[in-house]
Amino acid sequence: MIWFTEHWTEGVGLTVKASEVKRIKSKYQEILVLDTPEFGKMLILDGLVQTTERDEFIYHEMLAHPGMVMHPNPERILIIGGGDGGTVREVLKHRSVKEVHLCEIDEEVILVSEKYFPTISEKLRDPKVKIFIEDGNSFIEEKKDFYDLIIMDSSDPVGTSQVLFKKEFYEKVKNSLRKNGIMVAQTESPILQEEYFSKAFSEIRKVFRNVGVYLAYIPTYPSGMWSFTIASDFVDIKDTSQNTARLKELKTKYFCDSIYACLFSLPKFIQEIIRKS
Ligand code: SPD
Repeated sequence: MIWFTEHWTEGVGLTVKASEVKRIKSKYQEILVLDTPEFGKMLILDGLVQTTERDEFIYHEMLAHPGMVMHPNPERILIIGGGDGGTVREVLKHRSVKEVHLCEIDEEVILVSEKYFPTISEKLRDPKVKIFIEDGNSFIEEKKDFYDLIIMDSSDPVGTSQVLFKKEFYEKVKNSLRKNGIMVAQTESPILQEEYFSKAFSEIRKVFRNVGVYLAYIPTYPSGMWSFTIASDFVDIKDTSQNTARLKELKTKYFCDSIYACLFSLPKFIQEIIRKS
């Protein structure tokens, strides 16, 4: 057994007692799999927790379903990052989906997830899924007017993922969306990573007409309070009375009609951060 700590800031972190299952160095990062009594297996990239068997459903459901439900008919989906497969699994719960493209830069993340996280990666080989081992930033340049929903399931904005939090990247995303297209991104913790959060929000707002922020509680992510930013030029994303019948058909453990109804209810201090960004 070891004690593993993810350093959330200079002075605070998450520490778990764990046994080490696998540690490899890929071309891009160190991939670590731990097994813990409370959270089950954990996937850690360069020292940062990406997902755990116990709480992954919260993150993946909240990243995938609000945008999927808001879109009038989501058929073609792109997921950038997300090599563990959790977002693919959620998106495929929607009957309208014809094609899911997963663009992951690091193939090792996919292979590790398939070996150690079968319940998360279970849909990666579904016939509707096409996997591209490529850099999301270049991949998206070649796809114009193509996707209904683009989901950024990136790791934190350090190293290779930094570029995925910039205005230039969001402009490419917008060009790759069809009419009624929606983009959703994980945008970090508004309480411990306020700078990343407010920067991502202001960059997205420079590009899209309608932008909204919603939150979920994810115990193993910094502070537990996690943000998602959703944007569209044509869909009125703030109207959560849309398509609620589709929501009722979904088999989920966290996302539900009452969460959808008040998706954009934000604590005052976050409204203030958004107002100032
Ligand atoms: N600090 C954790 C941020 C991780 C966001 N991406 C996780 C990928 C899981 N599919």
